[in-house]
Amino acid sequence: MINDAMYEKFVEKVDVAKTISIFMHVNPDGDCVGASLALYTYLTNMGKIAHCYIEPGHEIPQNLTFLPNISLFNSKSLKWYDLAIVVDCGDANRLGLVCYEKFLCSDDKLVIDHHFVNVPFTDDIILEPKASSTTEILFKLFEFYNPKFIDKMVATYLFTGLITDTGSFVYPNTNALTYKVAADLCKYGINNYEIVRNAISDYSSNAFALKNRVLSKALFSHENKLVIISFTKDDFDATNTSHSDSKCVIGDVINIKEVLLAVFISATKIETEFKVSLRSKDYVNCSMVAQYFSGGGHFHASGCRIQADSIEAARLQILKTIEVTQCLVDL
Ligand SMILES: [Mn+2]
Repeated sequence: MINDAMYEKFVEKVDVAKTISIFMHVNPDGDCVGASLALYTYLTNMGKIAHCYIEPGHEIPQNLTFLPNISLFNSKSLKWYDLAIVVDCGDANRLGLVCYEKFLCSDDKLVIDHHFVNVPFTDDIILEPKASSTTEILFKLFEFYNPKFIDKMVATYLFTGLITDTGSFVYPNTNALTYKVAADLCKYGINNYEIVRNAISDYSSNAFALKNRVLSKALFSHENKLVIISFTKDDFDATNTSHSDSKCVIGDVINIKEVLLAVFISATKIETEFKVSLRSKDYVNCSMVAQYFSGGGHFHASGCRIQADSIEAARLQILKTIEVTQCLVDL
């Protein structure tokens, strides 16, 4: 359902703004990168000046580098903007400190988001937790505002967000509207096959070697409802891979029939910091675990960072949190 009042607000705000800054969450994914670039292109098509920001120290994932204009993040900057728009981020903490400072340098502010957990930090929010992705909301907003400024490039970005946040239309957040938006986007002449290949399917032979290594060390527990996969620094070094290569493992593991919660713990450049991705099924709300560590995300897909002396210690913290939150208990 379109919330007309908020959609009107989007139109009003953009109408009067000449300069617009665009922000996304830390550890950017296909949805927030797609949403940022789609918004940038749409606004530029309208004759606005728009700039996209990424928190320093955070990179665009490798699977998205095929997108046109991918290097424009942080390439241009103004001291002050008429309007700041945050996409796909429901919590100021997930913006990153540098981005948050820059976000404040604006006369007007708006958040467009679909996260289940949302800690409002602006007066105006377009929040649709039932939407599959922020890009799905953006498409509706663009159509509501003026479809004339949607072009093939905008559609390419939006489609990228749609398929990455729904895992190519297989996650439970996929709904009738998701398919409808996808079909509508295809009418703009996008190369949907190439987008899916680049953003989702393709992985390198090094990533395959990484997959072999870590899967053989998978730790099952709780009658196989839980599986924990660890990516150590040695795993990455031995296969010449990095965290972004770990994605190819995630889909496989959560597809194991008995598994309801899959946890992926990755070493980072900081020895005492570990990146954790969580995927769940059915009644298991994995965002409860992520939130415990100040992370964020959705009911069935979330993430956080954990400070620990070793990957083993990080794993024990996760196990403890699973007990505390009782997320594996079907109440
Ligand atoms: Mn999203």
